[in-house]
Amino acid sequence: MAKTKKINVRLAPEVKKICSDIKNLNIQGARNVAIMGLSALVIQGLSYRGRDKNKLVTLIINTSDYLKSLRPTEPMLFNFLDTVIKRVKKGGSVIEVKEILYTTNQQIESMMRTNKVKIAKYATKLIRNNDVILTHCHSSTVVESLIHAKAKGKKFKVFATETRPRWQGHKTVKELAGAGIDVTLIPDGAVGTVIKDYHVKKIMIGADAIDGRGNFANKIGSFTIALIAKKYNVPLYVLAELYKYDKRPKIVIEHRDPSEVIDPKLFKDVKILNLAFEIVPRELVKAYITEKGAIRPARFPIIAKKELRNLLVE
Ligand code: RUB
Repeated sequence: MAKTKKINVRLAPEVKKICSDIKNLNIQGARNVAIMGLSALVIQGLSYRGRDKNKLVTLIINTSDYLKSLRPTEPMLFNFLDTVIKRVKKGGSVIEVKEILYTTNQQIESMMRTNKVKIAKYATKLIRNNDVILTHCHSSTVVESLIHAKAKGKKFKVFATETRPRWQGHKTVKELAGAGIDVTLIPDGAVGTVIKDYHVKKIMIGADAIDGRGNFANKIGSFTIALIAKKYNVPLYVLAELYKYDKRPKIVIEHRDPSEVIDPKLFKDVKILNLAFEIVPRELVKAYITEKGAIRPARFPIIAKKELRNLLVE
C-alpha cells in the first residue's frame, strides 16, 4: 500500500479532515483531489499565526509534500501545488505570501471551471444521436460532459461499470440518472460482451495522469476496456485537462489497502493486489479531449509541457 508521508507540522482540523477524505476516497477523482488538495493548502497557510515569512513558506512546502503523498497518481494536484510554491516563494512578507496563496488558488479554480466547460463542449460535438457510450469509474469531467450533451439535446444511452472495489460507478449512475440520462449499470466483468453485443459506439473515460509518451493512467479496469474497444473498433476518448500531464519519468501507480477488496482475515493464505490505477498505452487511444480540443496521444505531452510552462506566468 502507498505510504502517506509523515508530516512534522500540526495540520488545522479542517485540513486534517480534507486529507483523510482524500485518502479514503470521500473526495475522489483527479479534479476533485486537485481542487480540495489546493484548498487544504490555502487553509493551512492562512491559519499561520506567526510573523516569520520563511517559516510560513516552509509550512506551505511541508504541507504540499504531505498532500502529494495522499494519492501518488494525481499529477494535476502536484502541478498546481508546484505552481503555488513557485509563486509564494516570491512573497516578501507573511501578508504577501498569504495573498499570493489565496489569489493563485482562486485563479486555478476559475481556470479549472472554464476548462471543464470547454471539454464538455468538445465532447458534446463527438456525440451523435442514438449513440451508446460506455464509461468507467467516476470521472467528473465525463459526467459533466454527458450532462452538457444531454442539455444540448443529444439523445444517447450510457453503460457504466460498477468499478470494483470501491464502486465509484454508483456515483456515476446516480449523477447521470439524476440528469435524466438513460444509464445502465454493469458489473466490471460485463464490459467485453457489452462492447461487442450492445452497440457501444464510443468509450469516454477520464484520466489521472498522462505520461511523456502520451500513455495515460486511469482506474484499474481501463486497460481491459481499451483493449476490447480496439478489438471491436470502438473509439476510446479520454477526457482530460492538459494539467494532468505527469512530469515524472514514470507514472507512479497507487497501491491501496487489501481490505478494500476483501477482509484479508477471511482469506488467510491469499495475497491481495489492490492497484488503484493502471497504464493504458497511447496506441489504444483515439484522442484526448482537452480544453484545447481533441489532441492525438503523441501530441499530448508536447502541448501539455508548453501549457504547464505558461501556467499563471505573470
Ligand atoms: C478516479 C478516476 C477518474 C479520474 C478522472 O479514481 O480514475 O477516472 O480521476 O476523474 P479514484 P476527473 O476514484 O480512485 O480517485 O475527470 O474527475 O478528474
